[in-house]
Amino acid sequence: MWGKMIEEVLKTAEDIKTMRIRGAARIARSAADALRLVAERSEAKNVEEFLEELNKAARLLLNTRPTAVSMPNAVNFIVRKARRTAASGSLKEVREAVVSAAREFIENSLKALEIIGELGAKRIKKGDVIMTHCNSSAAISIILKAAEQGKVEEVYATETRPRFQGRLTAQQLAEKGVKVNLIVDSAARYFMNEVDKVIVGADAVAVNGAVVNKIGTSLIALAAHEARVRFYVAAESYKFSPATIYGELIEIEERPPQEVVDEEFLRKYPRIRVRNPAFDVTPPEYIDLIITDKGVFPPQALFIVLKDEFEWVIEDLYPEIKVVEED
Ligand code: RUB
Repeated sequence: MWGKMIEEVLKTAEDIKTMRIRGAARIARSAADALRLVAERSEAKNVEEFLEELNKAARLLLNTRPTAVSMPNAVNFIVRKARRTAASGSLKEVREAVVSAAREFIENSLKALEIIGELGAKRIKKGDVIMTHCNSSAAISIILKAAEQGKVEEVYATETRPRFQGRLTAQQLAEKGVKVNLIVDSAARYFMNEVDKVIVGADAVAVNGAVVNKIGTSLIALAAHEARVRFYVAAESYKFSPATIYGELIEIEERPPQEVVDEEFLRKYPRIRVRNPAFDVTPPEYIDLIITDKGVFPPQALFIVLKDEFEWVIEDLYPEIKVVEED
């Protein structure tokens, strides 16, 4: 049965790797769902066997794309619940714990999107022109909510080379009746003077408030800073990277050159090295606010608010560090 089950997990892992499933939030939810399937279909004979299966599935998923921290946060949340239940629970109880933790994560993730939309829309004024980059469900949630309230004049969506996720954004906004301009990435500064607010998503937020998001985000942040345009990041609280508390750096994924040029070009110019980093880091100085499901904060304050939420992850990452529980 593990054979059949692993097929499902492998498929999800492959879909994430090849970006059929993409965007930090969707990646996290689909990983959670894959672990749910493992729990529902497992034919493990005892708790140990099941935990082994679960770990194997978790590792497969974690080895797909390195940058979006939403996925390890989702996987940790579920695996930890399983381990806790396994301390005294039966196999059935452990499996049920995984199913309910996965459902809880997915439900909270969708709820977070709605809350971010509500909170973010409050920051948009009537007549605002918004620029966005890539295809972030959290940023789109804000834009659509504000548009529903009649506040959005128009949107500039960058096409987002090399995978053109900006086309998806433009489509999603246009379908809802938002006036949208699709522009090449390098036109961001050209149009910045017409923009009131930039809103982007996040793949990870570090302890100092730096935001990792689609390559090009930091350039747009610089252009916004120069033009004194407000720069907002829409990020669910599970985009926070607990490992950065201890100085770990967030790994930036570098994807194949074939996403940038074709095979013929690569063959013809073997001396040209094509670099294709998928993400970059925007320093907190260029970010005005991070809009989360726990509230809206300046980037440097985010950790203070999320500290308690992530104590369990910190404990798991660094078991030698004991988090003192207050009574
Ligand atoms: C997607 C990307 C998005 C964030 C946030 O990169 O950088 O801005 O993941 O998206 P890719 P969301 O297309 O390489 O996965 O708000 O939907 O989590």
